[in-house]
Amino acid sequence: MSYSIISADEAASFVKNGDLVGFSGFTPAGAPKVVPKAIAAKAIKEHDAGREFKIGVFTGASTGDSLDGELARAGAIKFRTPYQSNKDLRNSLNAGKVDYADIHLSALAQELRYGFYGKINVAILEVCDINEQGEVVLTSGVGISPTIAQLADKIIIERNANHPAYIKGLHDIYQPLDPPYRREIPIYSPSDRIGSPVLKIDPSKVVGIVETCEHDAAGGFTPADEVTTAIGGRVADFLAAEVKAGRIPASFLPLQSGVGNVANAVLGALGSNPEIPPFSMYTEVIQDAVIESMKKGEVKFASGCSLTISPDKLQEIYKDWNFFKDKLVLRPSEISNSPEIARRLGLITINTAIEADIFGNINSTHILGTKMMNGIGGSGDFTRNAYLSIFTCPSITKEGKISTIVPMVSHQDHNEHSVKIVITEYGVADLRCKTPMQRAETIIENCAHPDYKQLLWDYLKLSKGGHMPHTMDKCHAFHTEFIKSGDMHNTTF
Ligand code: 0RQ
Repeated sequence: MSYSIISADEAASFVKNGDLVGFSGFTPAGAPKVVPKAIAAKAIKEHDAGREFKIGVFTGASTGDSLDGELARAGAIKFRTPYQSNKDLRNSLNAGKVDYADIHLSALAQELRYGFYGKINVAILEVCDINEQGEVVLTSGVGISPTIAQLADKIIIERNANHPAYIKGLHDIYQPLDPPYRREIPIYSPSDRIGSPVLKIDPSKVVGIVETCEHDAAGGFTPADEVTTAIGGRVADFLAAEVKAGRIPASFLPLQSGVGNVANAVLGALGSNPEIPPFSMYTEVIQDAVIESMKKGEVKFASGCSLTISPDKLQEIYKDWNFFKDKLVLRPSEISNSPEIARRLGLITINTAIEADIFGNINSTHILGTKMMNGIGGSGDFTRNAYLSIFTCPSITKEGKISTIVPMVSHQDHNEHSVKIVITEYGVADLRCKTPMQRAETIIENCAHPDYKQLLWDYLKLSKGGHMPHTMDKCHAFHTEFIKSGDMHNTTF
């Protein structure tokens, strides 16, 4: 079977108004780039001609601006799931112009197969290689590619020359059977391979190949500052002490880490702490700091769903492929984020909070309880099933006008039952085995910013008892004060 080479515009002509379209990738890594732009251009033309044109967009996680940004600005997205981090898309969904379903990343592939979302019409896959038998080598991200390729009627291929075909073997493609036939997913160690290095697709579904060489829009990181360095150091010291106390095995446990500058600083600090033995990662996003630590022998192996790596560093990995090829594996998101495997491997999970309340509940998604930031992403997949779940965040934000430690979170993604450790630049709150009142005392004492400590104590003192010492008419006083005056410092109880 030979495939036609087509232009991005020709590819876009296969996407119709109302289609549900699945895209490869996870974060900007491995997401298609030129076809989404052509779909956005088509949408603008259709709108100019007075015709409707909107599609459903399904991906592994967030994507780059060439996908979410272009389509959002073109008004071309009717529905989006499971995660996003693009400013224009965020504005559109908060304005009610895009329907957004924020769901656990591990759940999307199976829910698509269960038929919860309707029929996937088109799958668009970024690949570095494809042969006539339909064996595809994906690029820097996997996401929901196996499922969308299976479900879609038509497949569009974006072949990206930035990713050499010799990376075949980076991926481990495996799809579990669906209930009632599902068996265990047989991964017992982060480096286990259980599937195929290639994604097998039906060649007769391929409508054409679009050639491209655009880089993943994976941003570089701002260098660690005083606050992120302090948080990173506290996480590393805490985990080293847990090893010494015998609560984490001396050989350590695999780590999951979220995205962003704090997460990158934490990984850097863990790698350089001499008391933490070389460790493996079983995570979703493999960031720059993991690669640096791998070069130094601090990280032995990383299993993930994407290499969300700045373009220069990604090329370094490919150049040094003999070093990296047996230290990395990329899996579909339902495997990288599988609750079953997180529980079995005993992951230490480290994610970032927007805010934490004094009882250990975490808001990862909504600013002031209403505006969507990004989404829950994989944080719930991992937190609920962790050996030890950690949340980090700076104690304040927006020049100190917002305390990230609040009486009651304005939206809850992770609850007190799943969250074990909260860490800010001021210290560590170990919530294990504690009552709500004890948790509140340790979070206020160890994690709150000095500006907000007294206010939080004042709130706690209002309690009239009960197991959960809340005062319902005051529990959102920090938030209501910020909405009123623009500064949580002005809160009074
Ligand atoms: O605003 O962008 O205007 O500067 O939120 O905050 O501190 O830079 O932190 O980039 O690491 O993002 C939770 C959003 C943190 C992210 C979140 C404002 C703050 C700043 C960003 P600016 P920071 P980060 C793995 C796991 C959910 C998904 C997840 C996230 C901006 O980590 O999306 O964990 N997590 N996935 O000023 C008002 C507050 C605020 C606040 C922060 N309390 N009130 N604004 N900000 N706290 C990844 C995947 O699943 C793929």
